[in-house]
Amino acid sequence: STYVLDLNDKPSEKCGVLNVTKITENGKKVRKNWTSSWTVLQGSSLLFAKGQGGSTSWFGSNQSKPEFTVDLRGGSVDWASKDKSSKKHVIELKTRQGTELLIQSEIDSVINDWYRALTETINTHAWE
Ligand code: I3S
Repeated sequence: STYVLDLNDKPSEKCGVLNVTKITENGKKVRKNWTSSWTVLQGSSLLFAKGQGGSTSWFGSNQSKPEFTVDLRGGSVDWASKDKSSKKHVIELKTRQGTELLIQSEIDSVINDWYRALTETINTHAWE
C-alpha cells in the first residue's frame, strides 16, 4: 500500500493563551512585564493580543486587535536557561530584529506544542 505524507498537513495556524514578556527590544534590555496574552501563529508571524478574561476575544472582533507582532523569519527558539526566569516551561524567542521574548505556560503539553510549532515555523521559513 502507499502512504503519502502530506507535508502541507502541518497546522499553519495555532492559537492559545500564553504568558509573555519582552526582555529585549531592538537589542536593548527592557524591564520584564509578564502578561497573559492571546497568541496566534499565522504563517511566519506570531501575533499577541491582550486578550484575557476568557471571553471570545479575537483579532477580528472589536475587542482586541494585535498588540504586538513578531516576524519569526531568521529568528531562533530555545528553552530559556534558569537565569532568564524562575518560571517553569519558558521558551526564549529571539528575532532577527533584536527583540527577545519569553513565552511561558504552566501546562507542559501546551508549551511543548508551541515549542514544536515555533521551531518548525522558523525552520520552514529559514531561507526567506
Ligand atoms: O528576571 P527578573 O528581573 O528577576 O524578573 C522578575 C521581575 O521582572 C519581577 O518584576 P519586578 O522586578 O518588576 O517586581 C516579576 O514579577 C517576575 O515575574 C520576574 O521574574 P520571573 O522569574 O517570573 O521571570
